[in-house]
Amino acid sequence: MNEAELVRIDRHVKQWLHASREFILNQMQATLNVSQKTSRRDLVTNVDKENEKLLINKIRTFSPDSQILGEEGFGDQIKNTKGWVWVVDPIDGTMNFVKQRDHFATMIALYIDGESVLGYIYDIMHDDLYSGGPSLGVFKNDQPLPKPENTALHDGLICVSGPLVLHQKLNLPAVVEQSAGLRNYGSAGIEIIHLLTGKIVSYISYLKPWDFGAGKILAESLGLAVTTVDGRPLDMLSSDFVMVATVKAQQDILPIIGSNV
Ligand code: 2AM
Ligand code: CA
Ligand code: CA
Ligand code: CA
Repeated sequence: MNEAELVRIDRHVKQWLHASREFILNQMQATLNVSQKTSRRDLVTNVDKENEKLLINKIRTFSPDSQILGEEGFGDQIKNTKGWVWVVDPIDGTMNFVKQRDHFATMIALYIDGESVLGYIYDIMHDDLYSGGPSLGVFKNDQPLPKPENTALHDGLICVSGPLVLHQKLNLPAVVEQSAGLRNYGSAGIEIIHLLTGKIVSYISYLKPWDFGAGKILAESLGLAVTTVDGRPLDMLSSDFVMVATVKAQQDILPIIGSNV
C-alpha cells in the first residue's frame, strides 16, 4: 500500500478514536453498568460494549469488505486472516476503568493478509495516542517516537500480568530475580506503551488477539521483539503466553522462563 493511502486511513482511524474518547468520557459521568464475564476478575461494562459498536460502525462504513475481530463480540467470527482484518479492543484494562477510572486504553489494529499495517493504543485519561506501523513509523500524539534503548533484563524493569505471576509452570521468579524490578499496570495496552517509551524492558502475559494486535505492530516497528514465551511467532487468531521485550531482554528471558505451559 502506498504512503498516501496509509496516511488517509490513519487520519480516519484517529478521528474514530477521538470520537471514542469523547464517548467514554461522557459515559463516565453516568453510573456504569458492570457485569462479570468468566469471573469476578473479568469484567465488562456498557461502555466496553457501546464503544466497540461505535468503532465497528465506523470501520464498516469506511471499509465494508473488511473482517473485524472485536473483543465484545460485535465484529465477525473470523476463521482466517485474509484481506483487511481490523482488531478492536474498546477498553483495555476494564478492571482499571471500573476501579480507578484511569489507566485503560482503546486499541485498534489493521492487518492486511496477516501483515502488520497500522496500530493504535490510546491512553484515554492522559489523552496520549500512540500510532503508526512498519511503513509510517511510530508516533506519540503525532510526534515521532524514537526507538527505545536495547536494555538488558539486568538493567530494566519488567511487567508481568497478575495471574501469570502465580502461574506455576513458568519460571517467572527467576526472570523477576534477574530484572531490576517488577511492575504491574493491569492493562496490556498501557504496559506496551511503557515498552515503546523505554520505561520497562519486557511485558509478559497470557493474551488474546485484541490484547496484543495493536501493540505488536507498534512494538515491532520500534525494534522490539514480540513472540510467545518460547520464542515462536504469535498467531493472530489464538490466545497465547506473550512476551514483548527489547532484543537483549528477550535473549536474557528465553533461556530461563521455561516453556512447558
Ligand atoms: P481487558 O481489560 O481488555 O479484558 C489485565 O491484566 C490485562 O489482561 C488487560 O489488558 C486485560 O484486557 C487482559 N486480559 C486478558 N484476558 C483477561 C481475563 N480473562 N480477565 C481479565 N483480564 C484479561
Ligand atoms: Ca475484557
Ligand atoms: Ca484487552
Ligand atoms: Ca477489553
